[in-house]
Amino acid sequence: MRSYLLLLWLGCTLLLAWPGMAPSPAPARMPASAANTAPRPTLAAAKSYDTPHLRVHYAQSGADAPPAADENQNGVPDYVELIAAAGERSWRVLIEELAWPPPAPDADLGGDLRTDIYVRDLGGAYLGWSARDNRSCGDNPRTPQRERVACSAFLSIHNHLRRPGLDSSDLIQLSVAHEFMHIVQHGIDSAEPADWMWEAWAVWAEEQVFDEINAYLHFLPPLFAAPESSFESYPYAAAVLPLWLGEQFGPALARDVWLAAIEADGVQALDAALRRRQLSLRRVLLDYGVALAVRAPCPALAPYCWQEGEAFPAAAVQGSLSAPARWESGAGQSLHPLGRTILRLQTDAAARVRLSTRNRGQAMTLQVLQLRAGARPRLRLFEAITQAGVAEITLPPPGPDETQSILITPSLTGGGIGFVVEVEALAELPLFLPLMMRR
Ligand SMILES: [Ca+2]
Ligand SMILES: [Ca+2]
Ligand SMILES: [Ca+2]
Ligand SMILES: [Ca+2]
Repeated sequence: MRSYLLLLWLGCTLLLAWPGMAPSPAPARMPASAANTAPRPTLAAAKSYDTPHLRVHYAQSGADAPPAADENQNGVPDYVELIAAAGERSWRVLIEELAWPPPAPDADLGGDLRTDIYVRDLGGAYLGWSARDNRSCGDNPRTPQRERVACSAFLSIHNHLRRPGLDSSDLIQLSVAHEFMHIVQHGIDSAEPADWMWEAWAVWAEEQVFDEINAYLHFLPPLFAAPESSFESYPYAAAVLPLWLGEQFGPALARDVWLAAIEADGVQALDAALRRRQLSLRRVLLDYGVALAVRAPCPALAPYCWQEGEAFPAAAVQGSLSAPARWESGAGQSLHPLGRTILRLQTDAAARVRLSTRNRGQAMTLQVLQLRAGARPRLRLFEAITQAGVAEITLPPPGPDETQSILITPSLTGGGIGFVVEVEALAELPLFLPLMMRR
């Protein structure tokens, strides 16, 4: 069962107002086995409402019944119509415009081949969830590629999505788009083990279908507060990765990562999708890290930008260095292959920055950014990879109004190695060459 925790939408204030809800982390990884499977729900005095691709089931009485309001007096609760419209919009954008595979057919469960949405009382913690059907999985006959664990699945959406301070119809629409993406994912690789890929891409789908709502911004602060940690810690916030990939390389890349997930898992699927475009995973993740530190609003400083980057939080720095300075990572500090350490560099003269790693066999990348924000942004990026455990960059003095950041990124195969960063001021201006400069 893939769920959308209401909890993640709410700040602590709201949590306090809801004594029944205990804080909980993002959903734990559900193995693609029985735990991921559920029978179709039974609803009291069930009725259904059909659209071209979807059938919405709802109860006419009892705890599962949605609000009965029917402003257009067509005999269908407006709540049900809103869910159906959000589902059809998700289908049009994701399947028809962005060419994702259609969901695996469900052998007429729910009455016919349409994808089924059940409006139900999901209790206090969930906006919606998705579960795959308890039947055999295999190839999705609606696609040309040969899936191995494509499964049919169904959505459940809460029957009373009304929360203080949050727009109810926004919540309903986003929940439908989010869970619909999970149904699509079940139809590609229901056994994909990388939980962050399920959730990051489902939040990405919310943005594709309902770009104007922007609720994903609420997920971002924990990731930007700890850029050294892995996506597994913040699977919803990890949507910034597919958003960045889609904006910089085209939305088909975001889809192709999931198509590659048929044969590979997690980061290996990302690697495979990039290779097909002659792109290197290492280079792309280094550029993504620079984008995290810069978070410019596109097209400024592309590719180190997001369309809505202006609304992103600033990435946290772990330390601030002047010259001379020595900064040592915690001995046991774990730097995830998908994370990076960011340090602020505060020098006004030319300087040399040296990175030394304790494990000489693990290559790490040292980057220095000289960034001028504002109306006329400019970025100079310097980069060096460790050889025999050492990388060194010689920097020109920063320009006026420029901030300087040091980024340390581990190799793709290893995190958790300690390192030392040293800064010394240079009396004479050396010859220097940025890796690239963006205006
Ligand atoms: Ca069906
Ligand atoms: Ca197929
Ligand atoms: Ca948006
Ligand atoms: Ca996979």
